[in-house]
Amino acid sequence: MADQTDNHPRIPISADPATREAHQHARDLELSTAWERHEAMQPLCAFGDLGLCCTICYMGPCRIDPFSQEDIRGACGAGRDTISARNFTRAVSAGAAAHSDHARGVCHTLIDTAQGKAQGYQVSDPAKLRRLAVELGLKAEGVPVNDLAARVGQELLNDFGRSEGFVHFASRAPQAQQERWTRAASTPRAVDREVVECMHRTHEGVDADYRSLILQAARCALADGWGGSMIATELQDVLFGSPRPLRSRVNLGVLQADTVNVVVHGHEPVLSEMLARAARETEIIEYARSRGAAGITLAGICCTANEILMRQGMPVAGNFLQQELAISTGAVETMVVDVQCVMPGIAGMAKHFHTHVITTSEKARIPGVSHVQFDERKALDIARQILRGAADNFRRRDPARVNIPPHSMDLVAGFTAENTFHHLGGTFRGSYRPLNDGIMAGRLRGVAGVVGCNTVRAPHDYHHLAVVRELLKQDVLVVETGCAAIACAKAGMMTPEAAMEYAGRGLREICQATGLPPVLHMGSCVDNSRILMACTEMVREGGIGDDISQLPVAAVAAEAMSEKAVAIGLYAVASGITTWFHPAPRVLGSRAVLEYLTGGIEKDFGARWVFEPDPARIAAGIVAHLDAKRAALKLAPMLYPADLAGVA
Ligand code: MSK
Repeated sequence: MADQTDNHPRIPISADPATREAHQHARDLELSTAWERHEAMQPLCAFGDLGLCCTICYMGPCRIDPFSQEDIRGACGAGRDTISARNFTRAVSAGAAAHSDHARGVCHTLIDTAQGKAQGYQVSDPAKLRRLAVELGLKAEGVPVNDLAARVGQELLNDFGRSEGFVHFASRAPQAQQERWTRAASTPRAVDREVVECMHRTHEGVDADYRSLILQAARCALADGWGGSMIATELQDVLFGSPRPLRSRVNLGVLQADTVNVVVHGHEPVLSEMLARAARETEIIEYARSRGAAGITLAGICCTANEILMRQGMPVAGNFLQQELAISTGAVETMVVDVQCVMPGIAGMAKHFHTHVITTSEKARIPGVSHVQFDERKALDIARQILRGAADNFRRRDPARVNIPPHSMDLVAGFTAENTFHHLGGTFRGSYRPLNDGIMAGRLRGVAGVVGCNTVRAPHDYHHLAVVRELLKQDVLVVETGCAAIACAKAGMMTPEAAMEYAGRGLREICQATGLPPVLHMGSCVDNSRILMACTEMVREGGIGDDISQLPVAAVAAEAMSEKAVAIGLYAVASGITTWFHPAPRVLGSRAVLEYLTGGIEKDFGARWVFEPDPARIAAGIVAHLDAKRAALKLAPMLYPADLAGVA
C-alpha cells in the first residue's frame, strides 16, 4: 500500500460546484493547476510515501524495500523504524516552526505597537491584554495599556528562547495531562529549543530509537499547540480584537465582476488587517471608482482569509485548492501573499491573466513575482499603495475573459473558546455548564474538531463534508478551523438554519435554543489552540472527565496536506485528543512506528492516531470513540436513539 491517493471514479475532483466549474474553465483554457501537475507526477515515489527514503546524510539517499522481510539497513545502519521516525520528526518540527515563526512576528508587532513604531495598529482588546498579564505574573493594575502590551509581548517572546522552565501556556492544560507530559519528558520548554532539538536528534548518528524520537516530536508539537500557535492566537486577539460572531459570505462567487478584486492569501493577519482597514477608506474607494470600478472587494484564501473573516467579516474566496482557480476567474487584480500554503503555481497561472501577484514577507519570495516588502512601521501606507496599484490594474482586466462561478454562501463565523460555549448558556449564563450538561444528558454525543487542509490526493472538500454530515446526524457538535472550515461554510453548514437540515434531534434542539450553527468556525490553523482551550474549559467545568483524554471529543484532518497538519495532529494526540488523519503521515513503511502512533502512544498521552481513508468509516469510528468515552464516564444514554437522531 504505497499510494494513498483516493481514486473515486464516480466522485468528481471536488465536492464544491464552484471549484468544479472553475477547474473545467481552466482546463478549457489549457491551463494546468495542482490537479494536472499531481497527475503528471504519477506514479508517486513509494519509498518517499512510506517514509522509507533517507536523505539525511550524503552517503545516501538510502531506500528500504517495503516488501522485503529482511532487516535492511541504510549505509549508516539505520533501519526502517529509525528512518521513518526521523522523517516524521522532521515533518513535525517544520510544521511547528511555521506556526511559531508566525507567532514570533506577532510578538514583535505587539511590542512595536506599544512603542509607537507600528503604523495603524493599536491594542484592540485591552481587557484580554490585562487577563494575559495577570496570568503571566506581571503587575497589571495601574499600568498603562501600551506599557503592559510591551511587557506581555516580551514575556511571550521569551517563550521562544528561554533557557529554563517551560512555555507559559503549557500550564493551562489540565493537571492530569501535564503529569502525563512530565512522565513522558514531553513538557515543552522553549519553542525554538524543541525545533532545534528535533533537527539535532534527527541528524545522522544521533537518536536512532523511534519512540525516543517521537516523544521529542511530541514535545515539539506541544510547543506549537500550547506555545507558538496559542501565542499567535492570543496576541492577535489583543492587537486586532477578539472575534465575535458575525455574518459573511464564502466561495469564488464573492469576487465581483464590477469591482477591483484583491485577494489576500497565506496566514498572517498583520498586513491583511491593514488592507481590510484601507479598503474601507473613502479615499481608496474613490480611487478605485476613478479607475472605472464600482468599488473594492477584498477577499481571502486559506487562513489569511479566516483571520480577516473572524475579526472583520471579510468574505472568503476559497480554500487551499482554490488559490489558482481564483486567478483563473480573470477577475483578480492583485493577489497579496505572505507565508505558508502559497503554491508557487500561482505565478504561472497569473502569467495568463492580468493579475499581479505580490509577495510581502522577507521569508517568502516567488521567482517572477513582484515583491513589496511589508514593514509594520509603514503598514497602512503599504496597504494603501497595494490597493491603489490594484485599482490601476483594473483597466488591464479583459471583461471577455472574466468567468466567476456564480456560487457563494452565507456563513456565521467568529467563535472562540471564550465566546462560543457561553452562547450555549445564553447572555445571562455564560459558562461551559450548558455544554457539559448537554453532553451528560445525552442531548449531545460529544464534540469533534474537524480541521486541516485540502489535498489533490482526495476529492476536494469531499471528505470534510462527508465526515461532518454524518457527525451532525449523530448529534456531534462540530468545531472547525482552517480549510476544513471553509469547505463546510461553502456547503452551507455554518448558518443557524443549517441545524434544521443537517443536525440530529438533540443537536438541533440546542442550535434552535441558542441560535448557533451546528458547525462552529473557530478560525485559522493557529486557532486550533482555541480548541485546546475549549477542551480545557470542559474539563474545568467538571462532570465529563478530569483530563482531556477522558472527554467525549475527537479530532479529524481528513484532507491533510502540510507538515503543519502533522504537527497539529501530534499536539492534538499528545493533548489527549484521538485524531483521525488522512492521508497518513509518511510512517506506513515501519510497522513499529505505525503501531506506536496508532496504539502504544495512548499509554503515554491518553490518545492515539487513526489513519483511515474512508470518510464513512472515519465518522463511524469517531461516533464509536465518543460512545466509548461516554460509557467510561457512565454518562446517560443518548436522549434520542440513533434511528431518531437523524435528520427529520
Ligand atoms: S491554510 S495549513 S492548507 S488548513 Fe491554514 Fe489550509 Fe492546511 Fe494551509
